[in-house]
Amino acid sequence: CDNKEIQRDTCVNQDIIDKLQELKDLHQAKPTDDDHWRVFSYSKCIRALKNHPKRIESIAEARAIRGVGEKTAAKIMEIIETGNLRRIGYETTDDIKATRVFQGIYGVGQSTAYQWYAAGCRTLEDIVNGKGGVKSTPAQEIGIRFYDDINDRMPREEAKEIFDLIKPIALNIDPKLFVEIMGSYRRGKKDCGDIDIMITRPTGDGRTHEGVLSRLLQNLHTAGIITEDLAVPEDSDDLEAIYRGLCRVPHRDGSKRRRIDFLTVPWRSRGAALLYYTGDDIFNRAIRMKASVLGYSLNQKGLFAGVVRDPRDRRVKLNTGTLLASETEEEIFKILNVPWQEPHERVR
Ligand code: DCP
Ligand code: MG
Ligand code: MN
Repeated sequence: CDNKEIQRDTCVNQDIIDKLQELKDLHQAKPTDDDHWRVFSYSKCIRALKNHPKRIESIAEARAIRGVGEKTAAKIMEIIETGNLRRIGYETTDDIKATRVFQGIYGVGQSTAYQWYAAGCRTLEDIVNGKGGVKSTPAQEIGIRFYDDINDRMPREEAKEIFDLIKPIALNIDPKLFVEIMGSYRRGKKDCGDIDIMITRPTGDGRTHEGVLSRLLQNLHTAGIITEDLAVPEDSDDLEAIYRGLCRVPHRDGSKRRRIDFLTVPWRSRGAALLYYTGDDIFNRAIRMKASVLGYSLNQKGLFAGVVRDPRDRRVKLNTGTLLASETEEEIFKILNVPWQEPHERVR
């Protein structure tokens, strides 16, 4: 604040600035271009108010400040007259809360949540009833039906119990399969948001795990372990596929639905896949960054050299580069010159 002669600690208009800052923060948390624009105009307005040397007393005075438009001037008057803004109460209780609930539905992100809100939906029931003409996908409907279960984390013991049921069923299809549990479980966490399982198979005898996933999923449905599908790969028989669904401990009253992911990878990329899907996400970001500093590129398929990226958009790769390592985590750590870290150490 620049008008220090008037008041030592804060601006004369500090209460107004605080409320406008709250509004700015609300829009900052939202997705539309309109919101981004408002964040920009609130910033401008806040800056102008900080430089304004006297307490604002009328709407005309507010309006006269450069950077304060008609609507903001009206808000400023409301703050002066009532010491508050109805709009802030309205947005925090209604808009933010409803979209937070919606984003707890499997498969719903910020943009869908706000579309539903804009269509007039406020509760999960509104979504189910298709209020305002909104439509949810079959996976989202499952996400609503088992909302509480899915948003609950399971104890590590339960993840182990379910994995211990699944592994023999997989090995019964092919005893040479490599079946490993990754994610938070492998990091040793006490509770898990889901169960992440990798499947692959050594190719020494000329065979692969091709066709295993679709058979396994079928068997797990029959055994009552997998209960609902959320995302089934187009070709489950591919060497590389991701399945997402719900599972439970079968034949136990009250056992909850739990999220489960299956991932199949070619035998040679098992190390890179293990590294990626063990996480955590922050550790992954750090090790990818390290690779990139060395001029390499790391992803769930391997560590690559000589990858050329589009200068206009660094996310776009113009070639695949040369594979340096992908079979074991150890090789990848070694080439990157990162000291070996046990899974439980790979946390933010
Ligand atoms: N992963 C990632 N970046 C993402 C999503 C996932 O790097 N945006 C990687 C790191 C994660 C792993 O995949 O550890 C598994 O993803 P999960 O979402 O299952 O996360 P976790 O298993 O780590 O945690 P949770 O217990 O919540 O499932
Ligand atoms: Mg997980
Ligand atoms: Mn997962």
